[in-house]
Amino acid sequence: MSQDEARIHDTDIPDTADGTVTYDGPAGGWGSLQGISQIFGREWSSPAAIETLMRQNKPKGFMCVSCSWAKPADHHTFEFCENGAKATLWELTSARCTPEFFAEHSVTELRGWADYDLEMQGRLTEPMRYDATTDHYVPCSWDEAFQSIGEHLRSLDPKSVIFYASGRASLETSYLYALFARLYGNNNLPDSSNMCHETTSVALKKLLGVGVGTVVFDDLAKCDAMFFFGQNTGSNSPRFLHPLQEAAKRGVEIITFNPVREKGLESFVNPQNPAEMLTGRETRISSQYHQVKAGGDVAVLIGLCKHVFARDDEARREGRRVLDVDFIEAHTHGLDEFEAKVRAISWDEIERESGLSREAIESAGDVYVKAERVIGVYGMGLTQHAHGFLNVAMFVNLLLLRGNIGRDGTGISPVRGHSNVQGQRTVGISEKPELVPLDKMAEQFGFDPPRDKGMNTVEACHGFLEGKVRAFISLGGNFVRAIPERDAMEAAWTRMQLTVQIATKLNRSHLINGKAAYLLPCLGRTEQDIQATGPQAVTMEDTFSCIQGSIGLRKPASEQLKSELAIVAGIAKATLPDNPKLKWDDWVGDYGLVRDLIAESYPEMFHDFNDRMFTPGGFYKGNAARERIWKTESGKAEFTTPDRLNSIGFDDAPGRYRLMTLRSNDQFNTTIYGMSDRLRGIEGRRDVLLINPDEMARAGLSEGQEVWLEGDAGDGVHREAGPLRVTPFRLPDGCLGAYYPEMNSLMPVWHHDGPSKTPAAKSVPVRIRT
Ligand SMILES: Nc1nc2c(c(=O)[nH]1)N[C@H]1C(S)=C(S)[C@@H](COP(=O)(O)OP(=O)(O)OC[C@H]3O[C@@H](n4cnc5c(=O)[nH]c(N)nc54)[C@H](O)[C@@H]3O)O[C@H]1N2
Ligand SMILES: Nc1nc2c(c(=O)[nH]1)N[C@H]1C(S)=C(S)[C@@H](COP(=O)(O)OP(=O)(O)OC[C@H]3O[C@@H](n4cnc5c(=O)[nH]c(N)nc54)[C@H](O)[C@@H]3O)O[C@H]1N2
Ligand SMILES: [Mo]
Repeated sequence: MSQDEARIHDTDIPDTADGTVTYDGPAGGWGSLQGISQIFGREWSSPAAIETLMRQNKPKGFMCVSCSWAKPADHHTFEFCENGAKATLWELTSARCTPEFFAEHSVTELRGWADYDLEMQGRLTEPMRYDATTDHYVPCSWDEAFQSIGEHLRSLDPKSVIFYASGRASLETSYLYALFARLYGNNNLPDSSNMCHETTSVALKKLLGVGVGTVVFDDLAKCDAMFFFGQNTGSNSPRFLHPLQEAAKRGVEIITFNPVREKGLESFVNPQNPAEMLTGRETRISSQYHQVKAGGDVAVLIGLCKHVFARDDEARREGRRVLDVDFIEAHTHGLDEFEAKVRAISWDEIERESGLSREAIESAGDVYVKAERVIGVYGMGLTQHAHGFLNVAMFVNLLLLRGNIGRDGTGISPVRGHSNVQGQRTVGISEKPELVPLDKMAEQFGFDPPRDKGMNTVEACHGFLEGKVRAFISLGGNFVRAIPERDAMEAAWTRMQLTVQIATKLNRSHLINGKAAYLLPCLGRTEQDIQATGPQAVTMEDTFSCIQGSIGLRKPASEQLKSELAIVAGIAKATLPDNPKLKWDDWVGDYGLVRDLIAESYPEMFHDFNDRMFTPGGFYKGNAARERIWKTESGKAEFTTPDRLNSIGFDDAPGRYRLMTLRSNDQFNTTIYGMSDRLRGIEGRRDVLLINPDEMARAGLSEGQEVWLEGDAGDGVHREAGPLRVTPFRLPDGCLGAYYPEMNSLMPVWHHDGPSKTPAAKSVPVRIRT
């Protein structure tokens, strides 16, 4: 089939194109350059900015602060995308948020400001202390901040303190941060991945024996088909569009399941290819696009597996097999029970739960059966559900049926979020002590590490509500905006003794303070980091488990900034008793020494770390499942028998909708760059409620009408968000879309995946109030 004949399945969704908001152009193209210049004006194309962008994601350059997509050895002249450029330029802003600004505005006043306006104040320039008597942040010296934080921490029960990290900090900083928490006395090391791909870390670990994806970059050029569930490439990992485009041109079938028709998964014009830009020639990306119901993926995957069994039955009659029986026999466990269950589920049930027709699922299934090499790609559309584990497990089931794990050109590929979120877990930021080489570290640093499980994000949230958490240290992030149950959380927050925020820019979490509060400004990754032994480099791990060095060369935003590593070491030194094995000052002076420590703790992955850190494309830390070595309980890859047909975790009821909380193209998590969600055709506002026209008619709503959403979780707690403008949009029946983080007040803290506790942000039960 040629790309032009590609089918876009809009299955079972009436064609409501008239009147719905859509964007008809491809992803990429001129729009992506306009998107950048609309936000940054002329600043973005200044020689200094261009020079910085040229070094982005290249060997001896700096690694993008946005997503965790690979930084290939064979790079383009500009190895950046629209949203990577936005993230970099956001950090390079000339605006400064100075002590004068804080003298002018009280913290209470700033709490009334929009998130966007807070970040627009620019880079933080000096360490600040919260003065409760005047309700203002006031400047303080670094030494004063460290000593006072140290004193507070020494006076608290170590089990009542949280050390949060938000996915960006380098491997070196992350390693020391986790070490600090354990020396202090806890494993309370939640990180942003607890709200994100924790489902992956838990599910893949249990089922395949490794908590990360099995695919490497080169596999993308070797597969025949890709199955895409709930990942928005065009906005969230746009550099992935290049290999996707190449794959599509090669005739690889890309089969997408997503309630939203995301433009980047439909078609793409490479903004860095002059011929494509001039002719506007777009490449069709998905060969089939199925608008599954939010939470309906379990049913889809059951349907796909059911079809594989049906085709296998037919093949058997001809003496062939569709299942990879040798692989299943040698390498997997649990097929029989799984198969019996899937065969017993009817197509009626599958159609009802997925919102897709049997024919649509079977046509996707035929692509799966024909392809020799299949890669499964997914994002938050699978992980952020009450039964996200089952979503991931069902995807693994599908891949196992035909041996699509542990061969070149195959595998499972969670697309990770933050640029070093996977790496942070690799080097010890984890509440799960069993994932950390504690014995080795005990020996390295001469201490007795805590062995009890620490708090993850959801458990920390419960801890705030119950008053058990007394202090919160935040290495990046905008925690109170990102977590569920916002209103209750903000109220509980102020009961803490101490809050410490290490950040580049002001955000709302810095304005919800404990009794003592510090705001500590750090260097960004693009900036030069000079220490006692000279300029320092840091390292990160990308979504394909490749580790690579990053050097910042820009002049720091302020002379007073310290590196994240120096701030962590400063607090640690002021908190912990003297120990000759803890050489905080030496480590700050030479990050190479920290890499030596990492290599000592994790020799398999990090041997010769300093020598290998500038390997073009990064060095691979290895992956047992890719070698078909299964570090699971049974010693084999596990099939999982589904115990339900959807992942939503509540019952459908009249007037109850499944709300998906979405990212726009103009945001990085809680950082809002602008008001354009270009690739969805939504411009100028974020207070929209996306709903299909049939649902609008059924609910008696009109376009532009102001409505509120109310939580409908049935727990008696009142939750609401709004007002929102009704906006007709092509979505499946029963589903609504609205933007994160504005909707987080609607999410109950208990509404999360069971095994991983990842908040279920993609199916929040709500009703509409007019
Ligand atoms: N520019 C930019 N880049 C980013 C980020 C950003 O905010 N901005 N954030 C970073 C981070 S931390 C992360 S984790 C990643 C997030 O990147 P993604 O994993 O892409 O996350 P989302 O955009 O939240 O949602 C992904 C998709 O899931 C779909 N979806 C929703 N519900 C369902 C469902 O039930 N089933 C299916 N099949 N699909 C569903 C949505 O329509 C959406 O297209 O991106 C990273 N990169
Ligand atoms: N409803 C809903 N909620 C969600 C999600 C969802 O899809 N829906 N997604 C979840 C996911 S996947 C994630 S990862 C979280 C993330 O949510 P966030 O916590 O918002 O993540 P960040 O983008 O890290 O946080 C932004 C802040 O980090 C600081 N910062 C930026 N660069 C640096 C730096 O280099 N160093 C330091 N120290 N600070 C820096 C800035 O002050 C900025 O304000 O949100 C989660 N919450
Ligand atoms: Mo994330």
